[in-house]
Amino acid sequence: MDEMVLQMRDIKLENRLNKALAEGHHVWVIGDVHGYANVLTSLIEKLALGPNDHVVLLGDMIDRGPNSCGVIDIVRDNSNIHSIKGNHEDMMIRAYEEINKRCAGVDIVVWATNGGTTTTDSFEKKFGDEAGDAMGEVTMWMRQLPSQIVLDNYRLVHAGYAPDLDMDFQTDGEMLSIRGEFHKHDAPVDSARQVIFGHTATHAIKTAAGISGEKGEPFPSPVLLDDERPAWIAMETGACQGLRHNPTLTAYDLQSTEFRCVRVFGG
Ligand SMILES: [Mn+2]
Repeated sequence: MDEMVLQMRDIKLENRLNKALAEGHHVWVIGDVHGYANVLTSLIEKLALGPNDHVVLLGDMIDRGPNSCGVIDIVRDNSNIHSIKGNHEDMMIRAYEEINKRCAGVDIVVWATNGGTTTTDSFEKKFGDEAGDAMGEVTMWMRQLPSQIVLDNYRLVHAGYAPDLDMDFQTDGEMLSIRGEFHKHDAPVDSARQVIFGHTATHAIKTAAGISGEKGEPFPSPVLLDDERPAWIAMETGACQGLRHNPTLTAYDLQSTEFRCVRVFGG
């Protein structure tokens, strides 16, 4: 198969978001939610969305927090709330490929030991004996989620891009999982577009100059685009992390460049 085929895009959604931005509406991008449906609900309330505003989640809707099922419901029940695919959705999809083939393989173990059991628990709470079928249906929906959203001035992606690969040849292997190579790159990967991404907690990122983000705060790259915007903005402010990491869910508005956040432990 041609590698370019593997890039999941949703051109209709990209056109809708470009149009919303051109017409002056808000497009809020939110980092990894990881099952904290209540925190996501609080943050969305804070955004006071108008009928033409949009929200895009950067993937990793599920695993670790108490209500992954609820996060998926929020995205699927609202036509102006969208999500791209994260490595945790990818893990669940792979686990279900094994479950469907009745083979207990490594992908089930990988998912279960990376928070998958919390997702299963949340589905059992809502669906009881029908949980397996409900999760199977959800993975079919997850399969068609885009791996990235490419807008006129932005790229939204879960983890980042491999700096040494042409943009057209990036696969899910890079876009859903990359860390250091992308964070440390000292030139923009796309000179026209700011990359908005999650996946790695901002305080765990290290740039080429050895700079890291603050716990619970978004982290703009010190590398600048020609138009002086930071080359990327890191959005994984650790909603699923412990108290000492200042767990926070953050939203960034592509229209106004304003940030809004909810602290998981208040304050
Ligand atoms: Mn991730």
